Amino acid sequence: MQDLQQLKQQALNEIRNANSTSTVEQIRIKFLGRKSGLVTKIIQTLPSLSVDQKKRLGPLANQVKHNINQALNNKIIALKSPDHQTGEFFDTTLPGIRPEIGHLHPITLVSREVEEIFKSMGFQVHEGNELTDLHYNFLALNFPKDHPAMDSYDTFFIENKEKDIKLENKRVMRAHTSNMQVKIMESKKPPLRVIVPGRCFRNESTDASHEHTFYQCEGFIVDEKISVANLIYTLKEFLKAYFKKDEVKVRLRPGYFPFVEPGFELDFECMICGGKGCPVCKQTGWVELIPCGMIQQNVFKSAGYPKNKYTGFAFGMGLTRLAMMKYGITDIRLFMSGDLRFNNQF
Ligand code: FA5
Repeated sequence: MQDLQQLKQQALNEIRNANSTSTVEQIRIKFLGRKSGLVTKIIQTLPSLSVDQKKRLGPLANQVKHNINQALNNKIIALKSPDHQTGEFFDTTLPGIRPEIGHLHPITLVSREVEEIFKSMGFQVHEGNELTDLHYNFLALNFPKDHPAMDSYDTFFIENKEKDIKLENKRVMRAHTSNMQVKIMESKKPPLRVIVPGRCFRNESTDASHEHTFYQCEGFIVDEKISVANLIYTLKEFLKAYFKKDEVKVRLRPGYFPFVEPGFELDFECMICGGKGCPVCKQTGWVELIPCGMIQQNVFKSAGYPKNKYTGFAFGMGLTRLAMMKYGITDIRLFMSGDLRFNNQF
């Protein structure tokens, strides 16, 4: 028993002084090695002892073995800890290092905000097809075949492998979210209140305010007695909520889009200068924002609705433009630059 106590003390001293994991391993072999460990050898003599001796020595031997093992393991953990490796004191009370997390893109932030406002007014949010065809992008929207108005949309055509493909089936990347108007109307009966936020594509040369890929948010209401007054009220309520103002002044100018009659450009009084004139409104006091109008009856016809039963309004605002105004971004190309100095600000 005395030998065991001495061996334990010796082992613990050696473990305390060890300064590498290989030394600790050598100590383990010296005391607890399977064949010739000093403690192991004593344990191996146990079977030859009397029952009385076994009763006294057995538990002590196990206890010593356990203590040495625990000390060896603790030493290994201590030697592997960063504290030991750098030799520096580790202050566990210091606040942690905040891990880098991703950011929502400003377009996503604006899109979600716009969706929430329209949802609170009873609108449904639909996603749309980015790959569409000439039928939904133009023809079903009352663009006459080969009409020059289609040219202004600088559409990206997808190569069609089929021979003799009909004009209306030619595949294109959608040039505006209006491509979803007839598609949604075909599958739903009025009353309808829908918005379609999404990506659009135009084969345009880019500058500070034009991109080949940008975001719009289409919206339309269809019912039996929808008027221009409903259109103005809805868009004013949206602008008040988006710019967090009690009142906004808007004006309608005539605008031409084959799928609305009458068609308008809705401007609102510049929030930055209060209508006095500043660089944002190009000194006019007004910001051009939302093309809109009353839905043409031919669009309802394309959707298979009965003649002259329904009326409705539609609008298509530039989400990218809304984001630029909200965050004071002066160059649209920053949105898709992938520059983290830009993205990390949101
Ligand atoms: C349209 O696209 C119509 N579909 C809008 C509409 C819908 C009218 C429903 C009536 C009823 P327009 O081509 O003007 O219209 O585009 C609408 C908005 O999209 C513009 O006001 C602008 O904010 C944005 N936009 C258009 N082209 C680009 C571009 N290349 N880069 C960035 N934003 C653009």
